[in-house]
Amino acid sequence: SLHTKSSVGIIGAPFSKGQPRGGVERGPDLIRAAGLLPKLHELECAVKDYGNLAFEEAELDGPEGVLKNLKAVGGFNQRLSQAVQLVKKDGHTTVMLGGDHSLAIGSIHGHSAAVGQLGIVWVDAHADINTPLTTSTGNLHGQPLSFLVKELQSSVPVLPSFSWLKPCISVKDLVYIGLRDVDPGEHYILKELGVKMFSMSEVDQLGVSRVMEETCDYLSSRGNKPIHLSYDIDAIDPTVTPATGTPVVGGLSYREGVYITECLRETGRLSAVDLVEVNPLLGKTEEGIQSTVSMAVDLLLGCFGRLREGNHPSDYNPPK
Ligand code: 4U7
Ligand code: MN
Ligand code: MN
Ligand code: MN
Repeated sequence: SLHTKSSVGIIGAPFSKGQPRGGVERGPDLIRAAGLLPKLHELECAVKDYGNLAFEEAELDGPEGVLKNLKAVGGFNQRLSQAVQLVKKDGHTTVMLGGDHSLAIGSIHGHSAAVGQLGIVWVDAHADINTPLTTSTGNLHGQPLSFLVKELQSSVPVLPSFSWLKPCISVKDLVYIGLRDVDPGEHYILKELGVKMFSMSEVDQLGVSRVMEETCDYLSSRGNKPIHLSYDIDAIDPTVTPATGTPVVGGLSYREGVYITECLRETGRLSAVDLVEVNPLLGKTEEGIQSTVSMAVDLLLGCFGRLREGNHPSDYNPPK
C-alpha cells in the first residue's frame, strides 16, 4: 500500500473516574500484555511507548453535585492533553489506551492543540454528548463531546475543573458510527445540530462498506483534516466484547469493527486513535475477557496497516 510505515506513540491512561465501575484502569496494561507492541513491530511500525500517565490521588474529589469526580476528570485530562501534545510534536500517530471515554476530552484537546482542526470519527454504541445539564447519570464518560464541541458552548456551564479546556472541534467535523443507545437529550442535540451519524440502523441498511465510503467522502468534503478516531470497545457487539462497562445488544460484528479501521488507515490521515472502555473485571468469563482484549488489539492493528489478506515485510526474502 501507499503508506507502509507508521510511527506510533502509545500513551496509557489507566483512569476510571469518568464512570463508576472499577477495572477499566487496567485496560492499558492488558492491551500491552496481549502483544500490541511486537505486533505493531511486525507491521514495520516504529513504536514508542510513553508509558502510563500516573493518576494522582490529590485529584480525588469529595462528594459534590450531579457531576461525578469532576476534579479527577478535569485534572487527569489536562495532563493527558499535555502528554498527547508532546507525542504529536515528536511526530507520531498517537494511540491513547484507556481507561474510560472521558479521556477523549484530553486526547482530542491535545491533538487539536498540536495539529489544528480535526475530523473526528466516533465509533460507539453511545453518543457521549450529554451536557452537564442533560446527563441522567452524572458520569463524565457520557459527556466528553459536549465539552469539546464549539457549537454547544452556550449549553455547557463554566466549571473550574475544565477552565483549561477550550472547545476545539466543530460538530460538522464529527461522524458517528455504531450508535444504538442515545439518550433523549442527546438525540435532540444530534438532530438540532445536524450531526452526521451512522447508527446501527444505517449500518444494517447500507452495509459497512457504504457507511465507510460516505464517512470518508464526508470528511473529504470538510477539507481532509487529520483524523482523530475515538473507538469505544462497546461499539462492538457484546457477544464479542463483553468486558466493558456499558454493553448494548445489537452492535458491530468483529468484521465490521475491523473494516472501519482498515478504511481509516487507507485515508493516510489517521493522526490519533483512542481505544477505550475495556474493563476486564466485567468479563464474567476468561474467554469473554480475552475476546474483548484481542478485539482491542485487532482494531489497533487495523489502524496501522494489518490486512486480512496478509502482510509481508518490505525486506522479506523468499526461501530459495
Ligand atoms: B460510553 C449514558 F445514560 N448515556 O450518559 C450516560 F445511558 O463512553 C451512557 O459511551 C454513557 O461508554 C456511556 O451515562 C458512555 C447512559
Ligand atoms: Mn459507549
Ligand atoms: Mn463512549
Ligand atoms: Mn461504556
